[in-house]
Amino acid sequence: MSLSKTRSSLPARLLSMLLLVAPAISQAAWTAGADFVANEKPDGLHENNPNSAVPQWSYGYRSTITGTALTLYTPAEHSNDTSGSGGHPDLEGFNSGFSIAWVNTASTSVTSVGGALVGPHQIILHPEDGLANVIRWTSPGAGLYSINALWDDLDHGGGDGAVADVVINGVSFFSQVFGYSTQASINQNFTLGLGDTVDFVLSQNGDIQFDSTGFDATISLVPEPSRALMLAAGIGWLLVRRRRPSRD
Ligand SMILES: [Ca+2]
Ligand SMILES: [Ca+2]
Ligand SMILES: [Ca+2]
Repeated sequence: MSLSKTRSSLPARLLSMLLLVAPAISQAAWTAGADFVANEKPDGLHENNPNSAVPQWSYGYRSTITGTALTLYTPAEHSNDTSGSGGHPDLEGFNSGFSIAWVNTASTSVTSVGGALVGPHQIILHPEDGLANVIRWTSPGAGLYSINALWDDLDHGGGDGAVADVVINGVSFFSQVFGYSTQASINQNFTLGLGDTVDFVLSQNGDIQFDSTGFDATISLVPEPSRALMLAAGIGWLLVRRRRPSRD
């Protein structure tokens, strides 16, 4: 009887072990563009800052590339149709003067300021003179995260390029000048704690002419080897217990 009792309790014990080692973070991946669209549609429902659909994201600017300061765009700086500001009816989001964070809510490419072609669910950014444009992601829990981001020059008419930075808790861990139809990108893992801030920064590199930039980023929680090993060891121990005849 005791052997069959051990067998019947095995799934329950495996489940409790899985729950013990499973991360407490409810979401495993974030995508800047798609999550921005989720904040924008349907019109009039969300559209808050920080993003009310995916609250890890917020949108703003500051006077320096590094540092943790962030001035959030206000509700008055939000628009569901940016065509009056040189955008497009499907480009929605925030802008304060030339500081722009809009997302293409359509499933087709649309044209923005300076003929910039913005892809489906892609974000378009522009810096204001003397201000760094910031899209911030705030970590929902401790863990190893994969950060994959791309800044793409969309205004090919000229200018002196722009600068992409990834600033974590105020410190830049990545900085790349790009422009003239080129891109900047990062694909790297970072160990983060609860509340750590990851700022994707676009700055002007001289003047702000022709600095319209396409942007998207994916952040993914990387399974920790220690958790996987603990789980494998736990399952192995239970299987050994299951195969061994009970002597009770
Ligand atoms: Ca909207
Ligand atoms: Ca520039
Ligand atoms: Ca450019």
